[in-house]
Amino acid sequence: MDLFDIEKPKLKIAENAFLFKEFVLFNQENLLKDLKQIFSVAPLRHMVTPAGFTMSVAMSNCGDLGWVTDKTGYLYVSNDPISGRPWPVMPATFLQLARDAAIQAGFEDFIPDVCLINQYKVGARMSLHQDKNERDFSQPIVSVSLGLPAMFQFGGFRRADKTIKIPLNHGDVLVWGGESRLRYHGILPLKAGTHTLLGERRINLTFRKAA
Ligand code: MD3
Ligand code: FE
Repeated sequence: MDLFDIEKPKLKIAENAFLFKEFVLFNQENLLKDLKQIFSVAPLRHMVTPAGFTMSVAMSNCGDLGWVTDKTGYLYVSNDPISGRPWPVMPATFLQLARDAAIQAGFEDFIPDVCLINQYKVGARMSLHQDKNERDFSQPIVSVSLGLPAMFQFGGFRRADKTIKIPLNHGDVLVWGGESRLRYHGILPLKAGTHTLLGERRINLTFRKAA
């Protein structure tokens, strides 16, 4: 057995939901280089919800599709509405990371076509919601946390259900599949701090199969 081919500790946090602590450790410089390249083509922007609220999280996408808002709702589109051009190609390192995590959580054939990139500065938050703009809920979602720590909350299948808080740190990866795919979840307002690699912010990558 390869000395470095070690399985990451897998914490089960709900049925079909797993947390891999510090899953991303050796590839982080490459990830950050790829992120910079993506932001130079598809800059981070604060989207506006259909109700007219500007989101505190700044977002971009890479992959065949990207998640956006418009006056009518939330949707996946193949072109960046700012530039009119296709979203940047999903870097091979991103795809491999997402597939590797999915496999370790028991989802063998996850091939994401979207990576939604969320940037949180101090005070930014994401209120409780479900991810249900994708076509096939049998496909999992893989999320990668980078930079400042955040308090993640997840609940049940109704907004009012009891929630549990879990701290997420740089390098942590979550996989949500099966019934947990439709759990309500959110991020509490980001606390001030400075991360050695990313500075005063947190970046989250969520990999999805939308089409
Ligand atoms: C549980 N992002 O982009 S990642 C989102 O940290 C989103 O930026 C948060 O929620 C963030 O939609 C949370 C963890 C996560 C992502 C998707 C899920 C948890 C999930 C889908 C279903 C259930
Ligand atoms: Fe979500």
